[in-house]
Amino acid sequence: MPLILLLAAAAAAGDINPDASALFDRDPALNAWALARFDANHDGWLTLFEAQSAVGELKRLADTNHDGRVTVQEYEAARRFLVARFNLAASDAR
Ligand SMILES: [Ca+2]
Ligand SMILES: [Ca+2]
Repeated sequence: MPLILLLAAAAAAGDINPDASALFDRDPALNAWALARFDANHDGWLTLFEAQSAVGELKRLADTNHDGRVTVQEYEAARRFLVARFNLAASDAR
């Protein structure tokens, strides 16, 4: 499934969604960001619950026009922002 669809699916509703973890599994830069901010118990892994929090924040950051949806353009912009802001290894990401 394309990353953007994973994000949309994971951000939907507010229910725990297994796709939230898959999103970060696929993107090392986003995973580093999520771990830095949402690894609540500092074990170096994102639980489903922690990943869900990270996806919520990512969606909030990305949805710049506040229409409740994250477009590919919004997603890419948010990702670039996070990579720049937190000096993440963008070159490692797919
Ligand atoms: Ca954890
Ligand atoms: Ca939007």
